[in-house]
Amino acid sequence: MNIGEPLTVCPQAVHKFGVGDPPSSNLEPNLGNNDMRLAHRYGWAAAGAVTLAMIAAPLPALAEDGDPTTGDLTVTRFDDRYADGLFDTTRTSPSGDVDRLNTDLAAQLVDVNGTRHYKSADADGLYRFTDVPVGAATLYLGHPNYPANEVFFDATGATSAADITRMATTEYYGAQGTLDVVIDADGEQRLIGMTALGVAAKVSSTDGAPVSGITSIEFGSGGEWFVGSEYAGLPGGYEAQAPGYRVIRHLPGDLGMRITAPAGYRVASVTAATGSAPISYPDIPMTVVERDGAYWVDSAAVPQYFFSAAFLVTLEEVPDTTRPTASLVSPTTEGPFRSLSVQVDATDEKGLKRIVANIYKGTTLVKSTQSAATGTSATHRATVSLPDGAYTVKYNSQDLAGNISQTGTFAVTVDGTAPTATVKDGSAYTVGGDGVYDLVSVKLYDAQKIDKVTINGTVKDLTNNAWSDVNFIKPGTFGAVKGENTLVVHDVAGNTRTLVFVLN
Ligand SMILES: [Ca+2]
Ligand SMILES: [Ca+2]
Ligand SMILES: [Ca+2]
Ligand SMILES: [Ca+2]
Repeated sequence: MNIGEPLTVCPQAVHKFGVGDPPSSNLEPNLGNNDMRLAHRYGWAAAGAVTLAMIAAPLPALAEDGDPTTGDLTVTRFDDRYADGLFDTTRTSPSGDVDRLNTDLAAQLVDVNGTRHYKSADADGLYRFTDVPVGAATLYLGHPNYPANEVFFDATGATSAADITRMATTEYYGAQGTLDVVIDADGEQRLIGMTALGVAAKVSSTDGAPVSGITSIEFGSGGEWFVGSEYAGLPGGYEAQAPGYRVIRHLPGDLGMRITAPAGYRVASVTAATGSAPISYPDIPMTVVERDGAYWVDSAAVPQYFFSAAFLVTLEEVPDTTRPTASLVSPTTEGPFRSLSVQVDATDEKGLKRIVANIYKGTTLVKSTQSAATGTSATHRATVSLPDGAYTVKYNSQDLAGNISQTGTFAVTVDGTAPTATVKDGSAYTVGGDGVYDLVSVKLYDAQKIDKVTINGTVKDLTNNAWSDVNFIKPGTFGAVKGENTLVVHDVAGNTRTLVFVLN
């Protein structure tokens, strides 16, 4: 439905996009004469003098009839077709609509005695209750739709939408806009507006996909906030649901939306649009103002007073500014190691890109290793062969956003050289020669320290030193036997040297 086409009752599916029924199935009564009379009464029709009385003032007090026990109530009921909360027939909505008296339905008043007064509009389009007992009374104005799909507001004395007050809808011979009044002998007047403004939101991610499951979205008007919920069958579409009725209808004035993005997301942009189906066809942009933690549009920009303002919210992921972690799982000691096996584990709450382990000798990078990483935790393993010496492992990780973890350092030593074993000279240590001995002693050396020896599998641990020895080997000592013996020298790194000899 486009603006300017005949108003028709929208199908339910369209309601879900925030487009209401026209507040009455008979929206076009010929009220021109009534408007003219009212305008004449207040002087609005003075040619060209539109600035003189843009806003309806309360009706003047009626003359007393001299009876202090009764009073009159005059009700002006209007459709706020230029949606500003005021009855002002000089303002034209974007679709060409203007405020108009509404005389379609009777008004009812229950007086202080519980007596029901039932009035149709007078010839001038006003509802006049006369000679009502003074005291508290309740005014009822019927909703044109059932279930009620409009909201009434008290605009008496209002000079802007900020002054109007939402009226409750109660059941009294049908759904009624309901207002407590106190009748006094001087006479009372009320100016009551009706509107069916909607406020909805469509929430999408930056790729355009609808975002479901938002629980903290609210829609506001008239100083009140209403919790929004997601439409069944329309993912990413939200509106405040009205218990017992269909959706919350909003007061004219500032129409608001506020949202708390889900964890890890933030609001990237908010625009707004209106039209016959603004969520699906955001054909008429609205100006959005951000204020007080909410987004606002002006209802006066809505072409029809039963249209909706739709906020189009785009959420984006909050950039990852948190560093990943990197921890060295291996090695856990300085070594020495025959070859260096490195394992670095990394984590990131958003996603890893790579893990790096670099080997430095002094300040010189001698070996760089890395693994591409995916997911929120990953492992990098590398085994590197290096010349003997002291090294530093430096390791870190990088996440997809480019954040780099703290760099860890760990000192290691590499030893790929086997120890030496030399038969000692001197008859006190060694008797025999050329691999055949009565008694033999060996001198051991390793730059990265001797650990132990085994003789025929029997372990003799040695204090870890560069220089060591095993003295006075003969059958019966350290596992040595008569005949062939195998002596294996181990350095700390695990390199070995084997010595085979015969004992007599
Ligand atoms: Ca208005
Ligand atoms: Ca991160
Ligand atoms: Ca060694
Ligand atoms: Ca040892």
